[in-house]
Amino acid sequence: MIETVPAPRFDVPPDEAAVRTREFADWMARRRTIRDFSDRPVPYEVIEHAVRAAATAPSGANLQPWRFVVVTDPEAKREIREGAEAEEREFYQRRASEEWLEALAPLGTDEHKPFLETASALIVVFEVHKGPHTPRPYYVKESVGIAVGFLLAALHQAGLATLTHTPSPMQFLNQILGRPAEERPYVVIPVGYPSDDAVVPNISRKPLDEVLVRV
Ligand code: IYR
Repeated sequence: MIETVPAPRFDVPPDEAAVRTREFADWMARRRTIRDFSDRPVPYEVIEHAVRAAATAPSGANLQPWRFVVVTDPEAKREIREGAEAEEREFYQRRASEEWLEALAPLGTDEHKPFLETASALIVVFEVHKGPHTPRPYYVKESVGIAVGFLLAALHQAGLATLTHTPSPMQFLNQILGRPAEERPYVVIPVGYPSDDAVVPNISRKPLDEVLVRV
């Protein structure tokens, strides 16, 4: 057995807890996925703190099976855009089913991904699997998914715009970023500020009674 230390206690009174969670929910509801970025730079320190928040996520057997690669180099961003657009062309022209394209239609997405170059930074999140220096992880998708949730919340806290982009397949990212085979791309997150003329689709979230069941 590993050594133990006293559990942290935060002692938030119930009234205060309700206020805090309501405010947090209202704040998170204001986050929107952005697809049109300006080139305004993001301080690296902010990204560092956001990744630090992400890396506190719970994970299977506490193996923390994630790697965050922050890309600001214009040449690397250009290569990533080229690789992603090649996959996306295939997706939109051949791979996607009619049903899938119909589901995407309200978002107005297509194979052009200029945000991969214009956004100040790209955070490429990798799952870390068993390799020469890394153990077999457990619940990788769940663990990395939670970490990405923390990451998006932290970046929103900084007033930054994000997009969760998943070109598929994403293997080309290993080659461009020089990552070993045991690291598998999970998502690409452009981070920055919306362009002056950025708009978002006028879509809404499901009402609470459709997503929350009390038994
Ligand atoms: N990866 C493609 C397609 C796409 C798929 C889903 I599901 C989305 O919510 C949005 C886009 C693209 O990035 O265009």
